[in-house]
Amino acid sequence: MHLIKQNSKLRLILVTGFLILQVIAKGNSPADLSRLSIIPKPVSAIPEKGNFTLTKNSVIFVSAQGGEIHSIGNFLAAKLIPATGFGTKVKVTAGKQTSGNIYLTLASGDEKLGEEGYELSVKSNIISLKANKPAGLFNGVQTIRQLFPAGIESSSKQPGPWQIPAGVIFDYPQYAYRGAMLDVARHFFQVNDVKRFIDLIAFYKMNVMHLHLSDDQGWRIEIKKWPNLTSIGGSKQVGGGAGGFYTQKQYSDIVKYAAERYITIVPEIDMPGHINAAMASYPELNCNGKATDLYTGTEVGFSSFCTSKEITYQFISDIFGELAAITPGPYLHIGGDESHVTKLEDYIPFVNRVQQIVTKLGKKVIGWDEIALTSLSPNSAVQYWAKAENAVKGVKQGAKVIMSPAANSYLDMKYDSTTSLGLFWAGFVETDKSYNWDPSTLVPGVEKENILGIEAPLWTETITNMKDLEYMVFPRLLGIADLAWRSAPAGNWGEYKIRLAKHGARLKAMQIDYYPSKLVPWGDYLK
Ligand code: TNX
Repeated sequence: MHLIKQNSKLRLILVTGFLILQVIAKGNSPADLSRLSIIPKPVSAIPEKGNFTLTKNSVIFVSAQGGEIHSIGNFLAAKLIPATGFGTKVKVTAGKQTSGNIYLTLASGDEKLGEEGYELSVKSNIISLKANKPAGLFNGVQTIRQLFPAGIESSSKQPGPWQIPAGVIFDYPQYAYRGAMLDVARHFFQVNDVKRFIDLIAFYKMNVMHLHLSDDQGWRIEIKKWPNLTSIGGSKQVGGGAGGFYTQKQYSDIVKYAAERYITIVPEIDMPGHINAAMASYPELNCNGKATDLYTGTEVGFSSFCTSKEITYQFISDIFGELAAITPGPYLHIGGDESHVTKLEDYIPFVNRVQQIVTKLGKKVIGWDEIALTSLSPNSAVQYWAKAENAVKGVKQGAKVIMSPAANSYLDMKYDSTTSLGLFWAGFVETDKSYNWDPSTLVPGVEKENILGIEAPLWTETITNMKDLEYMVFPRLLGIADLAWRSAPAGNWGEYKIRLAKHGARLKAMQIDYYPSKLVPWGDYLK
């Protein structure tokens, strides 16, 4: 008995002594690189000894004058300057690498890295980021940001030192399409809000922003040939308040802003249902020749195009023609969901014809999973949200699937019964539920090679402003970004929740109004 007591006392002394030594050895320096909280988790991160320190003399060197790589250098500098207070400059390399600096290089390296991967080497004297393509460098820059202390994201000057632990990261995504969707039809969001959302998804290496531009409650994109769409159809939103819309110029500005962050805009005009805003704007689109009333409620599935009228197809050609001209990305989203008042025998030829219209414009079609009931065009993609059998039907036709299962990826579902915002028709979606699923095994018959990628939609029936948007999107979006990128098929919630908790300080520094899920041990790391 006595001996055991003495033994455990000795052990306590030894352990305490060891811990003290560890703290002394570590001093003020950051943790080892592999233990930092990088979201999404890199494919491999191997720590080395030492730390890189950014100083006021550090320069970001790029391998070419002008062009994309220079812009990426400027992007990184702009992210480092506010918090460090350093006037970090971007210059073109003059050959030999010198101490204290960051080097961005485009070089055809490992094929595995593809277009979006990167290799980051942090030594105590130099940071070197290499990629095959600019998109890869841009992704690597997001990792560099996340390796610095969280304060780097602050918009005002913070105390340093600005250190990154040494090591090598080799990283590339699993899925090519990694996106979020914002419904600007139910509630309208201003250009600056969309830009902030784009900035935030870019930080997590997402590369698609899907804009749901029309629905029963509002039409949000200027169409020059059909001006009533915005003057009437865009005038209201859910709840009856004033709506809004983007001029084509503003839309192009969003597209450009997104492209500078390696994000493709996918615009959606939802049809043949979810179309009341258009039917209220033009009487001639209606089978009975009478305009409908504007709608500001939240019911779904009550409106339909008049699929037997030729003017409907003229209208659709005009809309998608104008949209295609200002959308450099490959996709136009045609909606196709919840067309409850369109008969299936009308729905099928309608969607087939719309696919032809879009294809003729040189664009590929994306539609919600119901479009798999039609004959899919060769490059059409099916966005699975509700019916697994539809996704499987799409695969059987050779289509790729975008995985947006409502029960896991919908950002408008309530977290739990106490969440005041949001809906719950697909169940509660807590932080672990949006992270802990494997896209490649969720639907039998939809295999990894059938999947184009993952998208997390935010429907805005109950979301009216950025604060609410951020509360619903964060932290769930991070889990989605992690699984869209991660190399391991199944998630490890135990590991991820700690990574997310460590990331909390960064969300705070970015002034994101995130939901402080009780499942995540934020308190252990927020200090
Ligand atoms: C279903 S998801 C819809 C939307 C709603 C959403 C609300 C989809 C393709 N259709 O019209 O906004 O549920 O969660």
